[in-house]
Amino acid sequence: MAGKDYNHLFKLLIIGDSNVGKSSLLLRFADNSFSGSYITTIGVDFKIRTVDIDGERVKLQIWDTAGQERFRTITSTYYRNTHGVIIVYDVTNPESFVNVKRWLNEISQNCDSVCKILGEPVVLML
Ligand SMILES: Nc1nc2c(ncn2[C@@H]2O[C@H](COP(=O)(O)OP(=O)(O)O)[C@@H](O)[C@H]2O)c(=O)[nH]1
Ligand SMILES: [Mg+2]
Repeated sequence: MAGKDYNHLFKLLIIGDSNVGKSSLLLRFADNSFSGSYITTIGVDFKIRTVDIDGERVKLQIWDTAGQERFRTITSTYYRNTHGVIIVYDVTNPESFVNVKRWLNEISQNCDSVCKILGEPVVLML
């Protein structure tokens, strides 16, 4: 444990259509802040939040897609070593919900056996 401030480390990825609030969700979860303007980039590719679950320190490394989603496809390096994927859609934008299916397809194309061992590691967030 020397030098390690956590018991478990998980890499998570946030995907979904452009402008549905992915970066905002990450900013709220990691920094508990909100910006009313379109967040083109959060400066870094990922944010960290460590949570305590049943006395275990669980470190979450959560990656944002920084605008690539506009092209409805994310480079496969983003999916590498990912434990879970969060698909986000906007409840006021039906098309973004229809497109969840496309994102699910992309996950199954990019996630290796590690990802599938965890089942369908997909959380739909409103
Ligand atoms: N009303 C409302 N607006 C939001 C919410 N989350 C994000 N937004 C706004 O939606 C826009 C797009 O958000 P952003 O996080 O940049 O979306 P991304 O492109 O998916 O990363 C911004 O203007 C945000 O301020 C929310 O929960 N409610
Ligand atoms: Mg964004």
